[in-house]
Amino acid sequence: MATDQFQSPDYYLMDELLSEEHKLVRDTTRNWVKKEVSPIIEDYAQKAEFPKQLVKGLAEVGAFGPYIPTEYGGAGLDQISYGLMMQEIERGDSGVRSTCSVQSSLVMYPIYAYGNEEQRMRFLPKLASGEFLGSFGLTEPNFGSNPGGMITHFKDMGDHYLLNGAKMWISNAPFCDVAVVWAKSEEGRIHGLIVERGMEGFTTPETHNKWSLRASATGELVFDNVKVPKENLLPNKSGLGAPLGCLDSARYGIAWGAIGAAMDCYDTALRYSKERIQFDRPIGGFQLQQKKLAEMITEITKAQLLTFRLGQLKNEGRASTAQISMAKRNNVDMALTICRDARQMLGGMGITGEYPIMRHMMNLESVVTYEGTHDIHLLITGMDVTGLNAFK
Ligand code: TGC
Ligand code: FAD
Repeated sequence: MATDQFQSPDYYLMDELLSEEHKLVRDTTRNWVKKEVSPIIEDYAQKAEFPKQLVKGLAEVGAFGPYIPTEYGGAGLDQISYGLMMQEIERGDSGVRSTCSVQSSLVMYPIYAYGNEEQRMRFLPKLASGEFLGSFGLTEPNFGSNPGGMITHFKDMGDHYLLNGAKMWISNAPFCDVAVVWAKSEEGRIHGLIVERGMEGFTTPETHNKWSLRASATGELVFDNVKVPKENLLPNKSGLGAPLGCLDSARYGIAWGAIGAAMDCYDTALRYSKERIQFDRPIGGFQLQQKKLAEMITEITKAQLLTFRLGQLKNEGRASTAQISMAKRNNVDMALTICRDARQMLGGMGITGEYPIMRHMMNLESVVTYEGTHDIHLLITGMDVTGLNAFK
């Protein structure tokens, strides 16, 4: 890939709304991405391989558990700092951001929020430092948008639980050290269990031939009579609301992350439009190309404002599930549209790995589906404003 010349668009002077700490977190992450992610990511995406060497650096910039208290190894930052980090990391690649979302919001968060003190002390510092990588098993082959129907289940055997079933489409599954797995008890109640690599009957086959999120490993979690110690059950919350609560936090990070991917495509297209000459003029001088750029910066700016306000609400503990859904849905859709327009602006060059646009676009085809599809988020908004459930 060409040298990373990224310059962040800030049309409405959003920087003035950020604290010194926010700017420090953002700039540190941005510099790290320029130095460590941009030079290698295209290669790893082409090879369909997760760049494991990034794990240590991600831990060092605080991207594993940014808002988890420092006593458990987290960075103890606020929600806007968390969002800015996800924005910068996804500016590098959605797959790398995925690893951080899963680690922070889908593995560390449930252990922190639903676990006991012994579980927190046992797992969180190792997850924060990257010594352990985690995965989150909610989706099953026949239960994606409707996770409440899951069939993975566990039986109380007296001194342990016996876990059976399978999860599909699980980020980081092939190399995770621990998995937070959602399964039904004999009474049909959903609980979270911490399953550890090495437990007999637990396997994690990789899913191959993806055209999207190629630098992120995806796989299955298969449980064949896995004996899970009783102390690995998350005791403090059960029911579908428990995994959905984790999704609120991850979806919030994705809303910020998608802005990063959009900013990278806009910035690339803007620079290209000033350099590329056709009919003796830079293509940026043609009205049709300016229309694309003007719409891109407008949509990015709207998404920045939406997300910043959501961050304030999240800091105050007032962000609702439906508000988070709106931001995830809007921002991912916005980013995909920008990627597609930016790709066209680069003509043939847009399809090559010389530029990041096609990789972002392919990645976002997963982002628009995972953590609740585009349609599911629309239905969440629809239900919120009408009070009528159109899911079932
Ligand atoms: P519903 O009846 O609405 O709710 C069941 C119970 O949960 C409560 N609840 C929540 N609690 C906390 N936080 C939330 N966000 C909550 N949303 C709902 C609700 O109050 C109820 O509680 P109770 O006490 O009354 O039982 O559930 P439903 O079965 O009708 O489903 C609703 C629906 C469709 C919105 C939900 O299932 C959904 O969001 N589906 C999408 C599934 C999804 O997003 N899966 C993501 C899997 S993880 C992933 O994709 C990771 S990708 C990671 C990466 O690489 O970045
Ligand atoms: P389905 O639920 O079968 O949906 C198919 C289509 O039907 C969609 O367009 C959907 O919008 C539509 N639809 C469904 N229900 C309705 C309805 N009521 N009304 C209208 N339309 C509807 N899951 C995890 O648990 N952990 C992970 O780490 C994880 N990582 C992932 C990584 C990748 C790369 C991908 C692609 C997925 C990942 N997922 C993960 C799974 C992801 O969350 C699901 O793919 C997603 O929730 C959708 O489920 P599904 O694929 O089964 O689609």
